[in-house]
Amino acid sequence: MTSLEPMTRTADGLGTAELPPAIAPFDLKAYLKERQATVETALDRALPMAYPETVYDAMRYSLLAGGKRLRPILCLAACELVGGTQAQALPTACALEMIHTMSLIHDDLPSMDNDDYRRGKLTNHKVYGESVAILAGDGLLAYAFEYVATATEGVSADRVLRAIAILGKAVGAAGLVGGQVVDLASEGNPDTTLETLEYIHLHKTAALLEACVTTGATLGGASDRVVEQLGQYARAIGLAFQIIDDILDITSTTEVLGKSAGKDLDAQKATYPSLLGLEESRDRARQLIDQAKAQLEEFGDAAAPLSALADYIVARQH
Ligand code: GRG
Repeated sequence: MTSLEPMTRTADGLGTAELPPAIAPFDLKAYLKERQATVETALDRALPMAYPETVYDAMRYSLLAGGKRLRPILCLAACELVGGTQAQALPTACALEMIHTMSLIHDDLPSMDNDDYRRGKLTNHKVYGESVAILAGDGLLAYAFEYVATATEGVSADRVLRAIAILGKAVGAAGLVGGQVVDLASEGNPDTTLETLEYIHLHKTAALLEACVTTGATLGGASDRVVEQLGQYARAIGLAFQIIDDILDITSTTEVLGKSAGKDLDAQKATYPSLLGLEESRDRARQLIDQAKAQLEEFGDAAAPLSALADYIVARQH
């Protein structure tokens, strides 16, 4: 040992003992950068150009338009947490981004939120027209399921089937579609309650984030108990994610968000800040993140990525 190395006293006070190695703090920035690159490459390969070019071009335009890639990253992280490999979950991770992208394309349509910008670019219907945008969304949704079924390797057929069932439930009327229907019906209704708002957020946003984590864990070989526990983590971060989205809609700018800011006020939408105020909304988001992280305790350091991703959700600026 050199004089620069730390010395500790042994029980007899004479010798020296090795200190346990210091655990480096988890580097979320580097982790996100590396995972985002993996996901970008996988998405590009998953959906090559084909005939008819118009619809493939429209599908690729939105799928490869950037975005945080939070959903695929959550799926990969959950799979690895339970002892699976990235490769086992990568096709499903891509499928989740395809589903998310299709929901954004349809959400932006004139008959829904009528938005001109998404991910800092013109929305799909602004570039390709409404009919092609609808079909590009449909194409992405159908392909997501085909891709999980045909591209997943190294996972039992039973677990792939379970993952497909989770995806189906998350996107249908029990998930995103249901959340969107209640959201549209509540627009301009000053009597929207916190209970209705929570239903909207849990279905429109949290359901897909939950599916990311539960499909990842299922493909990685987790027990039903662990899948359910990680599902609870995901529901809590999903709700917090949407609360932060509502806050950013008021406090941020179109430039930073890459989509129109202030839309909720314009559409007279009930949001967490409109019902609870900004500070209480922030507190609620923080509480949810604490609840989410409590679900990870039994996994120890192995859960560092999911824990850091939960913190990132409340700290994010766009
Ligand atoms: C799924 C069949 C089917 C239909 C879609 C339109 C619709 C039904 C649902 C709307 C779902 C929706 C747009 C929810 C909002 C979720 C949300 C907060 C999106 C923003 O996610 P980020 O911030 O975006 O992760 P990036 O661009 O980073 O991926």
